[in-house]
Amino acid sequence: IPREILSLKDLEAKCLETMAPMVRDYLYDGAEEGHTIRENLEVWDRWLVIPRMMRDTSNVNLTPRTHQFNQSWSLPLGIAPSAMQQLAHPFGEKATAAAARSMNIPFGLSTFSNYTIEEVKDAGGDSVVGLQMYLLEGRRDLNIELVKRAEAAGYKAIVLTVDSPVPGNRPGLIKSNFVMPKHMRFRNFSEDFGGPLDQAQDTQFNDDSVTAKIANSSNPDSAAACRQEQTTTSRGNQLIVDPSINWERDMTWLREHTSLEIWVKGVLHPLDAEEAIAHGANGIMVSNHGGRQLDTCVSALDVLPAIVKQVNGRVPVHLDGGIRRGGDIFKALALGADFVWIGRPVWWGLEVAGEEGVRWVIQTLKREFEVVMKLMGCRHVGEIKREMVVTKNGLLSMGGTGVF
Ligand code: FMN
Repeated sequence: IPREILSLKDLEAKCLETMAPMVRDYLYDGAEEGHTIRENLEVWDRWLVIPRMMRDTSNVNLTPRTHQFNQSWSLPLGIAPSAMQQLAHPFGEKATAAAARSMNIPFGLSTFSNYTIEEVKDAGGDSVVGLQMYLLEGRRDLNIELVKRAEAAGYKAIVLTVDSPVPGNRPGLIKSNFVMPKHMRFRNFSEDFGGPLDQAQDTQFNDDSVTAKIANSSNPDSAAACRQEQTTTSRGNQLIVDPSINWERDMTWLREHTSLEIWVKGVLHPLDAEEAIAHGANGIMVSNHGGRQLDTCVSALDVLPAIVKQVNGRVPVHLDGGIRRGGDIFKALALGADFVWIGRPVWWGLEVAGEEGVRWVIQTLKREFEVVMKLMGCRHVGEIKREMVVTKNGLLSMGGTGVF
């Protein structure tokens, strides 16, 4: 990573110099007009921090307060599942998982990955904790197969994404004619569903050729089929997310089919957190899918305090959406999250420098988080307190004395 790149923002700019336009459109795509995408980024700056001084922060411990997935991690940060990471680097999910492993943070694999459940587990070891799944319409047999493979490979959790009964309205992706290039495959599935045609994928191309291949790929009839990470095929078969998903039937069904932890991803309402717990969830991911599903929906951070209050410590509460600086991690924890996850920044690292680039992203967030902890007067994450973050309105209420 060039020396002049100092923040994730710098890295993003560097990434955009080389990223193929179609990949960029896919990565940045959001529902409809992108209000929620913007909201996810802006929400962090609405919270201000009030530091404490002179507390000897020469040594700061960044490890999470409690184990997550029965493991101890180097910081309360993980890598959220995102599909088709080979679009950003030939080693795709394998590179990301390896970076997570070397930094001792958890990684979640999208079902719609370009490397298999088993390959990614090999690359990422204990860091590869979760397999993300959508429930597939009329193909629960495939869901069960994925769950069994995750169990056999040593995953700790199934991450059930509940915010996608249908793909969101994403006109941008249709306009940009997005299509997964032919040389990439959904390797968790059979040939009928966009899976393996050949196995020698690693050696098929190198870093330089991948951009050219993406630029050259054209497959007009699959543009519509491929416009969502969750509905795609190259042979006319569709894997469609199930619009009838519901708490009672599907959580019960999943619980019957797996002994793994079940994490529910995409909760934005306290009563849905309650439903998740009532139906046996082991953890909750507060998330709006990176603004890709429902436009103008709330940011995860804005609803976090209400969800934390509702959950009241019964299960861990994690959050994703718009985390770009170490200070964002601090604010999420101050507002009650146990852990946060990042999506798009991983792609910036992958595009610029593969595994090394992803490691740089994690290291940078770690370094920033450590400095923020020291400046805030916190020696470990247990010392991050709710009253350390305020909104301007909260601060100015009662003539500026309200929050003290
Ligand atoms: N979430 C899923 O549950 N399954 C997916 O397959 C999936 N694919 C994604 C692909 C891309 C390119 C992106 C950017 C996000 C995807 N997500 C998916 C959402 C992420 O898990 C996560 O919620 C989101 O990216 C977090 O926001 P951030 O990108 O602002 O960090």
